Amino acid sequence: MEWSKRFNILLVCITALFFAGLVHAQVVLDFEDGDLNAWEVVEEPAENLGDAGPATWEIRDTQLGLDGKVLYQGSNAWGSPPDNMLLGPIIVYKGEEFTDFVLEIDVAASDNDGMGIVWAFESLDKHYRVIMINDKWPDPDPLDGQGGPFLKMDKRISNEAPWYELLEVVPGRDGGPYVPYVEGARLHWTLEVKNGSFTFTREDGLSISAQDTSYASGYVGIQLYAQQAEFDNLTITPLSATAVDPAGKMSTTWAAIRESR
Ligand SMILES: [Ca+2]
Ligand SMILES: [Ca+2]
Ligand SMILES: [Ca+2]
Repeated sequence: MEWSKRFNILLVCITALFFAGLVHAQVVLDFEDGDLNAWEVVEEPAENLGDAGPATWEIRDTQLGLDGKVLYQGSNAWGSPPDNMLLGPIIVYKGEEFTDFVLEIDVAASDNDGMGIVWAFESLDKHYRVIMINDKWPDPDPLDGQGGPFLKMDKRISNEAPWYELLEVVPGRDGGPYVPYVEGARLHWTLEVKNGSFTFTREDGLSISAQDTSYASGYVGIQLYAQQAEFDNLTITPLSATAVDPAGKMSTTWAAIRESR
């Protein structure tokens, strides 16, 4: 087939995919432009916080070994007031909403407290999260029975107690199996969300999975609890464009076209 015909067929295919709303480009955020305009700081109501901060999200030059400029939160804000559920500073990326995707991010933590990812974020009272903590909080009477250290997945269900419903947990008390993350070092997280199945994996292989279909899509972001941490190289790869192409040919072609831009 001559090139012009191939090109025409390709154009038809790409146009069809655009009209079907199935083509989403990968998002890569390295913070080097110093711009947080696409991000929104989400505040917990003051009555939800034991230390109300305020949260101090900013872009700074890395002090913990990440790459150039990073997203950093420096307050020790935390909640809830009786310390029975991990709550704290949230920031979400408002550039695009995501349904099925793979998210990767580099992280470096100054402290031993809570940090994680939120997704399918529709509002403060409707989202999922994965969160880990090396310290013993919440203590002494966690609402879901899970005191730190742990890695867990939750569903946000309300803006008052109990706030979150437990989906899955990797407990760390009495010898594990939770393993503390390394403070002050470069960490790397991967979260895959596909058809209501969630799998989160750390650079050391520790992982957690859960299923829920209450919230189909929304924004992605970061949540902290009494933690000062840097984030960099946030990469979100939508999965829906490849789902309609079992042979993988269109995604290969699409990648080639993107590369040539
Ligand atoms: Ca950077
Ligand atoms: Ca601590
Ligand atoms: Ca702390």
